[in-house]
Amino acid sequence: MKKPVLFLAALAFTVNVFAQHDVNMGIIPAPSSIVKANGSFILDKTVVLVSNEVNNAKTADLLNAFIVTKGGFALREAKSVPGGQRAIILTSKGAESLPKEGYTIQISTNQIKVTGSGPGLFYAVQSIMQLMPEKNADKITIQAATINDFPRFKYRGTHLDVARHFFPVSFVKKYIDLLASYKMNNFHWHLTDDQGWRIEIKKYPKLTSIGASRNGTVIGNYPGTGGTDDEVYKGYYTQEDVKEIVAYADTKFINVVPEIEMPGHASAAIAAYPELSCFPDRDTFVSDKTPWSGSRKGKHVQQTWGVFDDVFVPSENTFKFLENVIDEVITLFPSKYIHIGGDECPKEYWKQSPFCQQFIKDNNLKDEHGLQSYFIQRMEKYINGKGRSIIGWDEILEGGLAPNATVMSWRGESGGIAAAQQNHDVIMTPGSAGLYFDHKQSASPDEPLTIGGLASYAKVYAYDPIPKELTADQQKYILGVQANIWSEYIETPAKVEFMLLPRLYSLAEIAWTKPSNKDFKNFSEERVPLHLARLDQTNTNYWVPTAIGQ
Ligand code: TNX
Repeated sequence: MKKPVLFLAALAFTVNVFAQHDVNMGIIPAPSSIVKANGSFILDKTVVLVSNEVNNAKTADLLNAFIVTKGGFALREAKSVPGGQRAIILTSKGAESLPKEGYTIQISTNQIKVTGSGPGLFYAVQSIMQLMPEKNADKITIQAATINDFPRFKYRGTHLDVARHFFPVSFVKKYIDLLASYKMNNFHWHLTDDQGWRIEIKKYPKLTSIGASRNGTVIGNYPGTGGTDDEVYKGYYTQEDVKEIVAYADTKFINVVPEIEMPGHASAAIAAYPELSCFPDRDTFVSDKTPWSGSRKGKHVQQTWGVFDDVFVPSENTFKFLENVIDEVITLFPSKYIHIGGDECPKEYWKQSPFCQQFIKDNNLKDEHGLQSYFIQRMEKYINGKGRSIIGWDEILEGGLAPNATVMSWRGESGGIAAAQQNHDVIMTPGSAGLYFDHKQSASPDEPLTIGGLASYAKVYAYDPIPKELTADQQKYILGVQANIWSEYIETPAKVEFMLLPRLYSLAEIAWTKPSNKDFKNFSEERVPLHLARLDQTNTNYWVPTAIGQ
């Protein structure tokens, strides 16, 4: 994590010069079109900030707050342009004819006129912020130009696993800030897993009093990451915390997609309520199929990584439990989508359980895969009944897709291709294409401990989320693209930042920018260094690009 400090500091001073020469004016993700003109707009304290629609006031304030940090002055805000005065004008008039989430910025010597509405205006302001240098200056020069911009995909997501390691509210907000700066619009919050249940559910207090704590992580199928058997690792979000985060994300036009895992990855819930297991009296087994040693009798939150046999039993009691959990989740999250996991559900306990075998017969299911499909379909019906839609990992294809499900394709692209061919919406997040940001970023021996393979920012950049196999009609089902940050080996906020950046920049560009505007040379040489230099100002950690293993 060594940083070439001098090099970056030098860049910081020349940022404006760089940004002006660059065809993309330093903006990430690259806009749809930029046409430069002669001259520049000088932003100083005589400029007036005009926004005459109520809805735009927040975005105007955001821009002004940013200018305070850059220029040390706030602009006077007004409802119209005082005669002859130089101004930044934010307006939604004319935005109806723009593409969804799109905007235009017209920069001349006497004004910057921004047109957009809601997210569009917000994204325009993100672009304007990127046109400013990161050093304080009482006069900021912005090159004259016309920028027209809109996204390629409507779903632009980044995920964070807070189950394997917990991250505090303050960091989740900082994470959301980073996503918003790069025009991402969905935060997929992985809230439950074998190693922790991280969201307060009032009806089931043991989910957090028991399910949110584990002993140190020391054994398992991968090398451990610290902690001893005597140490307790814990953390969860109260419902107030959740509301605060969802409301915060909303101000940044980010939808929060909660994930409640089922029927697998359920050990933390089972530790809290053993009756949710096929075998409530069986001790928790570790991943190599050996029971806990010594005094560890009964059910436990897992303290190793991996995939575990002890999954939800498909009893009426379990469905009632999950429905009650979903009821509380729905009141907290306005998201159209509720993610219900569906991945990596071993069928071993279902095979061994007489109850499950009888259940399969009674419901005329083919086998355990049929049971997985039944489980997801039944929960989908419940969630659809509440006016929401489900997302599941691509294992939900097993035994037949739930009728309205959106599929997240993580085991390569094949699940996504199959789902699109069945007219189902798809979000592409294939690990093989570099979208697993828990993988390492280069082949250097200095990389910190990670899981999985190599996902360099160049590899992420090269990915096109639309598979060639799809017909033009089927391509419409690709809603967008997402990167995932699983946190088995990510113990601290600083390491999340390190794993996220600069790969977030590549992700943003494949999610937003049209393929014909992509240019890795311009991206990596002109723009990424500028953006990384800015991170030094906000005390944000990142991976320093090297030539190794890209
Ligand atoms: C697979 S991706 C998982 C996660 C792990 C991840 C590690 C997916 C749906 N399941 O449980 O954390 O691999 O890369």
